[in-house]
Amino acid sequence: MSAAQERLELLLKVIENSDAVLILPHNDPDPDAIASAVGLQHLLVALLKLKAPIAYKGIIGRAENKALVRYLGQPLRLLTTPDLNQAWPVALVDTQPGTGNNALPPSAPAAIVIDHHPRRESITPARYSDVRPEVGATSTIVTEYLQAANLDLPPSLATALFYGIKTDTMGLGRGISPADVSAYFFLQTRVDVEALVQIERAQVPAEYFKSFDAALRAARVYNGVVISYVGAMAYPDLAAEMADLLLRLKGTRWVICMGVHKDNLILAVRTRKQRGAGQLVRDIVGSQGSAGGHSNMAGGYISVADQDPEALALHLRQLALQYLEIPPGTAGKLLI
Ligand SMILES: [Mn+2]
Repeated sequence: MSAAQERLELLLKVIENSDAVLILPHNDPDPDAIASAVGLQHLLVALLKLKAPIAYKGIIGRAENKALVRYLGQPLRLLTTPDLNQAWPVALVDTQPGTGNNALPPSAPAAIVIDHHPRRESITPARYSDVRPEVGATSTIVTEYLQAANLDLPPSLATALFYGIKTDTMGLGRGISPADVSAYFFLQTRVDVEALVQIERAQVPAEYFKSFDAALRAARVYNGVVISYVGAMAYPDLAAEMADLLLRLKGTRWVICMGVHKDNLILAVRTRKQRGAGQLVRDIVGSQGSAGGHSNMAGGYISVADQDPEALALHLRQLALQYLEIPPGTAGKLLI
């Protein structure tokens, strides 16, 4: 038996006596979280004939992500309070207990954890855990389970998993392992090309351009570092979308983009360096909020229910400059 088949057996064993499992991706799910959830659902329904609803907390905001779930036939629904009070096994995908970016209470036991973020010590260990920080996308890990089970992949699922790997690794351009390359090419021949083009070129709402304008006007450029505060955002993913854009500025090694959504200041950190994004955001957020991520893309949030978001953003900018050893007062505006 291959390693993947052994893993599949252990995973199935944990829930073989259940008739339903709740699949929970991270909050404000991205394509990798959405695709992993749908992939795990396909696996469990096909092999164990159980119910496996997918519920999420937050917002699917990015136009591409909305197009993806529309294409998949809206397989996710919003999480409700009864969902978490019910005594059914919970499977976390693309997140882990205690990271602050999923709805499972930190002390509650997860039945299954499948993730590729840095490993966290959890208060209550999951019954089955497959956490591989060296892998570029959770979609890669889920694809391995589907292959081990020898299941036919519907083109829509292959497309979602392919897009999950593509976005999390910037088209195999960052943080990848041999497993990602092999899953990517396995899926590529099964992709619904026309649908993928429609998803990637999804039209954006006017709010996108408002945030774009705000991000450019507020951007301060230091030596290799760009920091911007967008202000109020229509949806939380906008901070990350603007950070990705600003990282394209010539000579930029670091981008920190901040904005407010509802009661939270959202931070997105991007770097062209091999590592350090997760560490930077954890350092500046500290115990004020929640932060995490990968070596070159990371994020976090701090509640601004009882503080001025703009003052907090300025304070975080100072902390980031200190952390990166950039002397303050050396900023230039991006736009004049
Ligand atoms: Mn991911």
